[in-house]
Amino acid sequence: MLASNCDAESPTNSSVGVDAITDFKTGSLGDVLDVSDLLVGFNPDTSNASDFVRFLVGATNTTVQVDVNGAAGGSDFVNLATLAGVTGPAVTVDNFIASGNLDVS
Ligand SMILES: [Ca+2]
Ligand SMILES: [Ca+2]
Repeated sequence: MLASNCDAESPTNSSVGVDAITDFKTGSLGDVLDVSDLLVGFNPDTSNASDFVRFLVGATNTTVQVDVNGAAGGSDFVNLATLAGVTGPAVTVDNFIASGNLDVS
């Protein structure tokens, strides 16, 4: 529940502070970034997760962005969290969902 403190805040307010997560562990036994409570209208059967969550992979960290209503209303991603030390070509939304590190539904 690393992102649990985000849930009480307005996800549409871009001035909400960005969580800096320094100990996020990837992989099947790692940590879980749960954004399911933030997303509006996400259907795991028909929605494209990349319309709702985007990773900006940098040299030393990855910034997680969310568009709470996905493709609806156009693209409007806001920063949610920064995962320090998480980087590389395997850091993708699809990979994180597959490994259980990202919970969207
Ligand atoms: Ca949108
Ligand atoms: Ca869930």
